[in-house]
Amino acid sequence: MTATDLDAAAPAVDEAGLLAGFEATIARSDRIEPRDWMPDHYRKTLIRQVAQHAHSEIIGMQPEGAWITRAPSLRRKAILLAKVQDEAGHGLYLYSACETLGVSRQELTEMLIEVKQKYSSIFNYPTLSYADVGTIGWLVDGAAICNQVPLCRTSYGPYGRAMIRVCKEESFHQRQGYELLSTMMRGTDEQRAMVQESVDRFWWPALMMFGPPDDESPNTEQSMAWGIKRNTNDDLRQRFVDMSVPQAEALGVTFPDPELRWNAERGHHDFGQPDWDEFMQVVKGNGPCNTQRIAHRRKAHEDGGWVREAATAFADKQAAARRQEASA
Ligand code: BYC
Repeated sequence: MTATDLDAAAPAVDEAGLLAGFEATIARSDRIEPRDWMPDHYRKTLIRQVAQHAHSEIIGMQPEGAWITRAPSLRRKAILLAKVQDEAGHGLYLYSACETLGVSRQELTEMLIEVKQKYSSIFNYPTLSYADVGTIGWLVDGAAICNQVPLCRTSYGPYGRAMIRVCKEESFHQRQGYELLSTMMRGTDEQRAMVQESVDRFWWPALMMFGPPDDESPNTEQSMAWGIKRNTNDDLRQRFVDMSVPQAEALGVTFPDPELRWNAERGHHDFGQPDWDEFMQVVKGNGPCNTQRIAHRRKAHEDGGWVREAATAFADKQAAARRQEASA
């Protein structure tokens, strides 16, 4: 029987019926699971977003990891080490979720180091002082929580379930950052100045984490229709600003935005726009640390080659032994 004969013998695929079933699942706010039929564009959108998310967790280990050896006490070192390890774990849950969509971890890693997929713009900014560790915890993990809590209800099962665990850990990360900064704010004038300088540098990049404004976001409309995203970029940015302003007041720092003020009519804070040209430059690979981040990740991947080779050789040996046992 030739391949053509086999095609002819296969039952006709009812594409319209499959699509109707998929759309009904989305309309009921039920989950799409790996073995369910899904439109190709839905699968590709998810691979793009989940991979970008996983890469962000892994690249995000670098700016904070740079401070592990310089943390000012054993306690701070242990906390930072645990946080950076958590980010590695988040990356692994997300790569696993992405693999259920039919793309291998090896392929994903290659797409990252060959700069064919993106990771969050925020990690292309340097960590210049120890206060940055606290600011990243407070503002960067804070922005991540705002964005990720709604993703616990995303329409793709493995992604949503990974997000539940990630969010629990991110909440802890945010609190440790806030606690670190509040300790520094109770310290010397130099420490307070260090915190303010760090907040000044990270405020705008943190707002950029939510993506371009809604009217310039090519993916939001379709991703919302499919329940991949539950909120628009601008809605989440607003939620983050409203959440952060009282926290900044309690901490005793200000945000570098002259337009930031409470709008009683809207029941929200008005705020200025980040420099979207800068955002586009960073996303295109021209941020302050893009080259360094990718070079570091590529080297780590190459240095780990022997571990992968050893694990593969061991797995082959085990499989050969099982085959021999079965045929004996
Ligand atoms: N950076 O149509 P849009 C963490 C891209 S890690 C870079 O709005 P979408 C942590 C976007 O990909 C947290 N690129 O896209 C880790 C698209 O380009 P392509 C990371 C960005 O997907 C360690 C184009 O711009 N979180 O918390 O609908 C230590 C147009 O955008 C960015 C996630 O990944 C950006 N900021 O919405 C500490 C959350 N924004 O791909 C902390 C999951 C946009 O079409 N992701 N782009 O070429 C999402 O929620 C969504 O993907 C986004 C963007 C809201 C980010």
